[in-house]
Amino acid sequence: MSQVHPPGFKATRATDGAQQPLARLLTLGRPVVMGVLNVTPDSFSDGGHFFDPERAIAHARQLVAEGADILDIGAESTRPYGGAVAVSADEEMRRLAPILPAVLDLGIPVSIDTMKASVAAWALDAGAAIANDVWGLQRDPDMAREVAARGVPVIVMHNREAADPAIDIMADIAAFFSRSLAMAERAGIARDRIVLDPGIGFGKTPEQSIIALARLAELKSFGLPLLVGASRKRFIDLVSPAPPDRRVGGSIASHLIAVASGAAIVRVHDVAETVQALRVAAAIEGAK
Ligand code: HH2
Repeated sequence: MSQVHPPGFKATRATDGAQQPLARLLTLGRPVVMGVLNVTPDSFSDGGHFFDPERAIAHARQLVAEGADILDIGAESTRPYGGAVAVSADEEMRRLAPILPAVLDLGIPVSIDTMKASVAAWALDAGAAIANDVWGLQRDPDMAREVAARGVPVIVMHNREAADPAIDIMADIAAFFSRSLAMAERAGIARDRIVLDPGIGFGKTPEQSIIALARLAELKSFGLPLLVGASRKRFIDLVSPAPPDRRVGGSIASHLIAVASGAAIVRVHDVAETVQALRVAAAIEGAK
């Protein structure tokens, strides 16, 4: 496979030297905000807005100014509600190459949102600090090995090929996490480098996404940090009809409840609004 190196390619490892950036963020004693940067023409939430490199970089800069702690950059839409157009690893890297160096230079940790081991390895070698795999190490057989080799944290997200309204979604999520954790252990990924994510909207009916949020605290039994990405997802529309870019209220409600239930990280499109909501909620809690 051809390797597309971004200009200014830095073969640095996120784990060299100082404390791992995500570990440091997780000790701050407040929720960590991950801002979403989709470099895709077809994302369900913001498709096409930031496909142009200059707009993508400007948006990344804006997310940092608004208070994002991490930038999650992805170049293949996962389209949780179906209709995703699969792209090759080369195409993913071609989309990322003009953007990644500038995003890495913004000074906050970058996570690479990809289900392909070769893309993850390439972005991590360029300086990304976290792997975000929406198939929880279970899609690409090389993913666990590539992550282990770099010693970086990985977000293990629950997913299913198709939603099944008949199943106990919490039992399915727990069984999926157990499989991912066994794969991680076999590959040599340290357990303290794993973040678990119930995958709101992925392989779930909208009702099951709501259940996963309502029962999030059950997942604390794994003893690992939890990430929740409810931002603009379709279950919000079920409760209160609105197109994706008009779901900020529902997203914030979901993330405040997720944090109260134990989420350490929230993955959001609307960073300024989320940061404000989290700060106000914390101030009220702190005054009790
Ligand atoms: N959701 C999306 C993509 N990546 N990663 C994690 N860990 N958790 C999530 O909930 C999650 C994710 C889907 O949202 P978006 O990136 O806006 O859409 P698309 O995949 O269509 O680009």
